[in-house]
Amino acid sequence: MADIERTLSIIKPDATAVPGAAGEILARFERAGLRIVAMKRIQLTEDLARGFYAVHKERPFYGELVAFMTSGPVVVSVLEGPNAIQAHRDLLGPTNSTEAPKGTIRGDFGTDIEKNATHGSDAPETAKVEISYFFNASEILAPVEALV
Ligand code: 3AN
Repeated sequence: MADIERTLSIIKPDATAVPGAAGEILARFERAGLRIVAMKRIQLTEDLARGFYAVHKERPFYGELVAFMTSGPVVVSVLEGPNAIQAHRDLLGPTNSTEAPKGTIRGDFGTDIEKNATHGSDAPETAKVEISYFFNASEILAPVEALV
């Protein structure tokens, strides 16, 4: 049986700027069997955005990425489900929206490699770090197995 995982999702400012887009993206997550176990809509500060993307701090696009991520609200959520990390990334499509097929979230809502509508954790270790970057344990629902 597939591992039940948790992953961090961010709906970025380019997508939250379009009326209905964030709702449609969240609906796609749920329809794919990903359970939303935590969620908030927030405005990232420069410090929060810099910290989140600290791995990219030496890259030439870092300043622009931080400016973009603080340009409007984001919807941050924790998704739970079988192989959630890969299942979520499959829904998003490739990082570069211009290479993302129609039907994927980046293909339908993204513009380019920077304005790509969404972020998804890429591995169990990064998911753990990214989830705790945005949420306290008390803000996250208990695993579904704990409810039965
Ligand atoms: P992913 O979010 O698909 O794991 P990463 O971690 O390689 O992609 O990149 C993080 C974010 O940095 C991307 N979502 C994108 O917004 C931005 N980014 C990555 N590469 C570039 C680039 N060459 N130019 C501009 N922005 C980039």
